[in-house]
Amino acid sequence: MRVKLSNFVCSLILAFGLVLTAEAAEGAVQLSLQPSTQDVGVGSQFTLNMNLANSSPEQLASLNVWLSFDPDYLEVVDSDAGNWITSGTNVLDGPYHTAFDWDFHDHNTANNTTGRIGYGEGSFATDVTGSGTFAQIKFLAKAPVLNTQIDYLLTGTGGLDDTYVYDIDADNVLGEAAGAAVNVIPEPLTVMSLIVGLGGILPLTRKK
Ligand SMILES: [Ca+2]
Repeated sequence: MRVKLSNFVCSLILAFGLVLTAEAAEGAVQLSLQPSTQDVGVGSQFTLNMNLANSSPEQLASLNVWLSFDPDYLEVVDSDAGNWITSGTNVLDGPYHTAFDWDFHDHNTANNTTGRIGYGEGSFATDVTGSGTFAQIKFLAKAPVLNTQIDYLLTGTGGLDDTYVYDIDADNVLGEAAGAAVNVIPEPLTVMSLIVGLGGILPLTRKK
């Protein structure tokens, strides 16, 4: 009986372990934008890294990203040095080909009217198991705003207007997809902070 019980317990542990492994594979990959928050001045350019964490690691077959931003406040600036795809307005993937050696380049485009960024890559022959930055967005801050969001869109369609990461078993292994927020600081605040800064310097000057 004791033997049977321990067999039963072993089976339970094994089954539980398999469930845990299966769950880990389903959400094994996380997407994020870095830095997740930042302050930028009106008229200045800044970058957001599109990051993928693949700690298992999973062998990836395809990556599709669909991002939204508010075109009233932000504009994507074309950045394509060394890119696979250079036509139109792009996000930069040129420096990241070693970690993400995709061999099928579907799309890389930003639309500054609708406020959408689409990026799609795949792999037929190469082993893609990378982690880290796979592309970088260069933005121009157009107008003052607090907390404007840049988000991965998860529509669930499995089409171009969705965000997903498939492994070589054709399972979507994407877990969390975390966006970013930006404060675009208006010029008067910059002037104000200069005045405050000068206020701190002037008394020191008078002491001389
Ligand atoms: Ca371009």
